[in-house]
Amino acid sequence: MNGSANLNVMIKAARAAGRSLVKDFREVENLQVSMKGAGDFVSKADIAAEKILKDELRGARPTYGWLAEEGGEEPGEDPTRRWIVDPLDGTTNFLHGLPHWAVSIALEHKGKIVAGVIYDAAKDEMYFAEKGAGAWMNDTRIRVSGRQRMIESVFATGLPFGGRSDLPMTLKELAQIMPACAGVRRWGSAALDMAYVAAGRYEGYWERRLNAWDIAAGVIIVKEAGGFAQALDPADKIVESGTVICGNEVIFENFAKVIRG
Ligand code: 2AM
Ligand code: CA
Repeated sequence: MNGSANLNVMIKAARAAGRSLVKDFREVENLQVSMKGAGDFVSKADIAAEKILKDELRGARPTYGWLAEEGGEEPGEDPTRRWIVDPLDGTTNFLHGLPHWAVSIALEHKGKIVAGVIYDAAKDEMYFAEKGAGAWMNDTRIRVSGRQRMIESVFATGLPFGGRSDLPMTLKELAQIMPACAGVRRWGSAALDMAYVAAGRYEGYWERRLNAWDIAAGVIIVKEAGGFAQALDPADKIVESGTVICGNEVIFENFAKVIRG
């Protein structure tokens, strides 16, 4: 696909950050044995990737605003456009040597996401979408799955970690959906969960208490792949709400009914 100039800037930036992360990931795999300093090493890898992204993205588009996980928010000269960036989504996986993490970049224009890139560098899978141009993984157009029956469907979610207060709610949702479907996965990267829905690898995904940078790119990739995405409360805006439920267009209604009770 011939993307816009902005999309090309995003893909180039994701590749550069991905290269740096893959190098550090190999090192983390070695550090597992000693464990000493693995956490600090990963935060350094994360910060280094964000710097690469910032240099690439703001270097190419100096007037756009900036919102990223590590460095926070910086308004741009152009108040209508903003990069929303997660240099390393799936940090816990990265730290544990699990090859399931991604770079996520979204471009927002006048409050709407107009382009998104999610790069799984360990597997060299580049997911991307632009408004009206479909969703892609590397050279292949992707589409949400065609499964229509809940009982044949696989769903993904995020389980609250640490002492988060949303655990009882999530357990209730799991109790509702698990008997009705073919399986639930918890893989630990919100960005890749959405990319996988877009690629038809599983039928739906839901999670709450996320940040804008976890979901912004995923939303447009799912929608351009023909899927539905909403906030858990359908009256809210997804990216602002930090909640998401998405799925293929056929399953979405039943899936959302089960999750929303
Ligand atoms: P992160 O890796 O960028 O922090 C998975 O449930 C989602 O929650 C991921 O997208 C992850 O993004 C985020 N998250 C934040 N803190 C987490 C933690 N301590 N454990 C697992 N996921 C976390
Ligand atoms: Ca994240």
